[in-house]
Amino acid sequence: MILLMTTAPPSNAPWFLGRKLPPLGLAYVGAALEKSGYKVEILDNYLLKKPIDEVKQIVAKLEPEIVGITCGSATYQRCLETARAVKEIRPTCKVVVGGWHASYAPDSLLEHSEIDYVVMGEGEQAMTQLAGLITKGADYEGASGVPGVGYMRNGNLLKNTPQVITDLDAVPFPARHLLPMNLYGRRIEFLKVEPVDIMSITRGCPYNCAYCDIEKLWGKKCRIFSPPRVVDEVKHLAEKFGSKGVYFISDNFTIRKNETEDFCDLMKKEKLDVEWVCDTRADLLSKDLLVKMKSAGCKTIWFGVESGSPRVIDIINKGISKEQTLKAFKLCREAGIQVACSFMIGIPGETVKDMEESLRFAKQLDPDWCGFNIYVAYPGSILYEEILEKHLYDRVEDFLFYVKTEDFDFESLMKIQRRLLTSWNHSPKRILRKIRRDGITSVAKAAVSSARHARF
Ligand code: B12
Repeated sequence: MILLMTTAPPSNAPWFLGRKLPPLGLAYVGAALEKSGYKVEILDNYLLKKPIDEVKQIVAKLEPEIVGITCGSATYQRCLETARAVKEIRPTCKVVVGGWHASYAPDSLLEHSEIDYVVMGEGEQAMTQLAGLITKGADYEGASGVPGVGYMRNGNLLKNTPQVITDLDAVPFPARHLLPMNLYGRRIEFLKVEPVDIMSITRGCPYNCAYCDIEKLWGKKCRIFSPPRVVDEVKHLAEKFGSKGVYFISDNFTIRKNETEDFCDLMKKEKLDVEWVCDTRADLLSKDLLVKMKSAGCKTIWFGVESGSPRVIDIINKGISKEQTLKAFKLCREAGIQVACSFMIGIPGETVKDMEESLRFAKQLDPDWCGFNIYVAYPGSILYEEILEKHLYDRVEDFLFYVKTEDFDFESLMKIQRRLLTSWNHSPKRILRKIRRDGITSVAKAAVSSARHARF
């Protein structure tokens, strides 16, 4: 059998751990393995936070032939610790590490003998092929033919170039049935209905934002699941898991207008009682498209505005002007769609004045929800390399860098962030709007929780 798992977050994580969302990537890999006939279990330990001794007991009980671990840069140490524990209990078990960190910094994992393989990029095909080789005992001889797989042989790091999946529709729905769905936070502030589930419908991004590393995972060309396939998954969620809402976590949901329109038409035709939210860029919307989206159940759109300073927008290579953002927000409002957005503070080259400009721009945009997040640099992005080269960092936790320049450091950023959030949240107009929208109890609860988590 194959055990797929996430690892517990670091116990001293200084960042806000965010929503309790299911590990979709791991569920996709699980579905592909099941389709090929393997018995699969998933342990979402990012959610369950079981101590390592308990993880050892689970491995001892399940006796897996292969353990596959998702590794993000934030959970790098946890991943090594877990791999070591697996090998201690079952030395013959092969440990395969995939996910973001495996894709951006594979060498840092392969240097450790407790990790047998890394999978760079999409995991479905690579993991299935690798499992075939491992279960036949032909793993190391055959691995050179598996795209995206990396391993160490006779002291040499061998890494096969990943291959993107061209027919995304052939990828089975994520194996949510292997996840403890009732334990996830299946509600989001952007929708009134619950339970809400997440879906990912695009892979690949043609843009060049300097803070983002996603190209290394999915490639530059954006591939999209076909509209009928997307609607089928929405239906499947509604029927099997009782979903009343879907959050499409894909970065650029509306990147291909025709496909978005087809999706909207199908959603209406199927009369699905499901509301939805998506993420997109301000330059990927038009009035007619928004009207269609609204009529197909879209309630809220989230935008990464990132900065109100054109200079910072240039540094991060976002390629969206303030006018474009203002126009997109106006069009959303006219279409009756709510708007959520977030800004980043702490970009190298940014000044405190630029951060104030972001606050002013947020007020001008007047979104329904707004966040100010401290920028953290991760491997694989252009800014990360620059920060490393110019030593512009304040703290390093393995691969996570907080930026330090002449204008700010981590401590001062936290103070600025608090100030921006307070100024944003304490306006009577916004408090009233929240009360009207969410009710007084939920506003009071949110105030307490944001005071606790006002960091990222
Ligand atoms: C939803 C999301 C979350 C959710 C859920 C994460 C989860 N449990 O999966 C929550 C809110 C919990 C979250 C938390 C965090 N996140 Co997050 N998150 C995302 C987001 C938006 C989508 C992830 C997703 O579902 N993608 C769709 C699925 C299908 O793709 P996938 O997960 O990459 O999986 C594929 C491959 O990676 C691979 N794969 C994955 N796992 C495995 C395992 C094996 C064995 C194999 C073989 C292959 C494999 O195969 C999968 C299918 O092809 C991404 C951005 C993005 N566009 O991807 C950021 C992203 C993954 N998050 C990121 C970060 C930094 C974080 C946090 C540190 C944030 C924080 N401040 O707390 C934490 C840490 C999470 C962790 N476990 O390490 C970074 C990771 C960068 C890095 N180098 O690690 C990303 C890439 C965003 C970014 N560019 O900054 N996140």
